[in-house]
Order: sequence, then C-alpha cells, then structure tokens
Amino acid sequence: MLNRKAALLIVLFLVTLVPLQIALAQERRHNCALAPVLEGNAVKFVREGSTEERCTGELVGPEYSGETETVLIRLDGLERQIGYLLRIEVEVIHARFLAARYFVGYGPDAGGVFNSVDDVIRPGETKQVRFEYYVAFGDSGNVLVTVSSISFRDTPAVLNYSVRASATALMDAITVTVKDSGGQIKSSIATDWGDTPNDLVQTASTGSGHLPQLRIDEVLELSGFLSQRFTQQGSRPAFYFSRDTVDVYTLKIERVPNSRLNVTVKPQDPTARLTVTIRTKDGFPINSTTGQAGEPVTVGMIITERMRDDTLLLEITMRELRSFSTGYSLSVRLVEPPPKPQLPPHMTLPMPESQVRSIVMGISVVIISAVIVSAVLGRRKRSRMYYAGW
Ligand SMILES: [Ca+2]
Repeated sequence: MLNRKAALLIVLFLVTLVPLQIALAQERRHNCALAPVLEGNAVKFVREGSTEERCTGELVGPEYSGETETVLIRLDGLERQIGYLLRIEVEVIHARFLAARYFVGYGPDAGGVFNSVDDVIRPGETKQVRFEYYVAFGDSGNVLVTVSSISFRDTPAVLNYSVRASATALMDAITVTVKDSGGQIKSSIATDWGDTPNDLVQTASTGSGHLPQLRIDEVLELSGFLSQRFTQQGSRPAFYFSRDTVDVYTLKIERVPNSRLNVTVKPQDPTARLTVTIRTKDGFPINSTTGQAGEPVTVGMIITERMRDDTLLLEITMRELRSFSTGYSLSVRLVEPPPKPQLPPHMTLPMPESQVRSIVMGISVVIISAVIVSAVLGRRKRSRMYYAGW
C-alpha cells in the first residue's frame, strides 16, 4: 500500500516537472546565434552558418499579438573569454499596424539580465539601442539578447529587428616591465590574463595577476583598466555594464629589513578616484590610501624583520567614476634601507677614567646623603607641627 502511494507521489512529482522542463528548454532555445571571428585585436560576429554580420527577425506573433525572440552571442568560441569589451547594437523597426511597446535586454544565457530598455515605438519609427559589456574576471558563458514586442489582437503591431555585435580586447597588464633605479629595462613580460582577478581567492586559485619578484632598487610598471555600470544619456543613449571595479595583483618581494615598498597608481580619467591597498597574502590590510579625483595615489610600507612572508597583495579599487571605464598605470618601487646613522668619532676624556669614576661616585654619595638628611628633618618637623595643635 505504502509502495503504491510512494509510486503515485513520484509520478505526480514527475508530471509537475514536465511543464517546467519544457519551459526551461524553450527559454534556452534561441532564434539565431552570432559566432566570433578573430581579426587581430578585434572580434567580429557573424551569423552561424553564414557570413552575414547580423541576426534579423520579425515579431509578428499569433495574429499580430506580440512575440519574443532571442539571439545568442557566442563567447565560448574565443580562446580567452574574459578581457573583451562586447558591443551589442539592436535596431527595432516598426513594420505594420499600430504603436506597440518593445523590450530589448541582454544577459548571461544561464539566466538574468544585465541591462534592458523598454519603450513605445510608433508607426514609421526606428529605435536603436546600444549596450556595452566588459567581460570581466569571473564572467563566463555566452550572452543572450532578448527582443520582445508587446501588443494585443485588438491593437496589433508587427516589428522587425536586427542584432549586431563586435568586441575589442581591453586587457590588464599586457606587459609587465621591471626597471633598475636608473630607468633601464631589466625585464619585460607579456601576460595573457585578460582581466586581472578581483579578489584574493581568485588570484590564489589561478595564475592570473601574479607579478614577477621585485628586488631592491627595482621598479615594476604595468597598466590596466577598471570599469563599472553606467548609462550615457543623450540622443543615442548607451547602456554599459561591468563588474571590473577591483583588480588584485600578487607581488613577491626581496625581503630586506628596513627597505620601503612604494605603490603608486595614477588614473587616466579625471573623474576617477582610486584606493590602493597593500594586504598580506591572506588578505589582512597593511596600509591603504584613497586619492583625489584624477590624481595619483601612493601607499607605502616598511619591510620589517618580523615580516614572515615575501608575498603581498596589491589591490586597486574604484571609488568613484563619472564614466564607464578608466585606464590606470601602476608603479611599484622597492627602496633600499636608509644608511645607518654615523656615530661621532671616539671621544677622548681629558682625565684618566679611574679619576672620573671616583668623582662620579663621590657626587653620588653626596646626593644620596643629602636626600636621607632632608627626609629625616622633614619627618621631625611634621611631628612637631602635629603636637603643636593640641
Ligand atoms: Ca581590470
């Protein structure tokens, strides 16, 4: 009896899952896909199985009552998925009948929306929507663009649309240069990190963000980018999305007690305000400074004998920015310890040392005797005053 009940419950559970699975399968299905074609530092996207550089469609619905279509932008065809600025341009054209509402949005194909626009489109109108998305460290997978027409049988509308995409590489630390104190280049390393990790866990778990060892009197230099969510208003508004607000580098240093580590970061954008933090390998903050807008910011630390590890984390955080992205240049210098203070030359005393010692002892005896005598006299005086009151 119990088994029959359990079987019935399992069947009911599976039956309820079927519509959900169908809905998910429908959601994942896309109407058209754009695949990447590398052209040097830039990427163009073409319709899969074609050379056409766009996906197009018609939102006609059952009896002109609205419809949703999706376009997949494949990033998995790229050798390195992160570190690209992806531009998506969507055109919505009113084709027939009455005014309608349209929706255009994009996000990861696994689900969610990064940015979206919805507005009214009238007969004869064409609307253009521009999205820019920086594929930062931690972002992966493909991007899905959704275009919807919202209309009804009583107020029918037909809309056409086209979706184009392109991308350019925007990488952190393309070249890491180490110079000597005279400015001569000692080594120059090319990296392929794309975007630098934005927390210490990711830095530790990957090879990205690991800088070469810095020795005394050396200067390490690199440049990178930070970006954020931003909307540009105007006649052709653009919608930007990025999660690249922090870059974390791992640095090994030559441990010389009393040497000084100086870290300077200069933002390119005059509205960018940055914070630079030096942390221990496990994330404990040692020193942190926030700069003024557009101004370079420097943070330093003294290398002590107690310092057990030669690995430090350098964290660059965007505090404020009135645009989408800013470049920055990072300079790290390990300054040699200051010279030890010079002691004055050995002083010669005008009289023999034994004589000086006896004089010092004599003076000490006199001072101690004076202290004892004054203490005794003071006590007697206080006793007399005490009895005088009676
Ligand atoms: Ca970055």
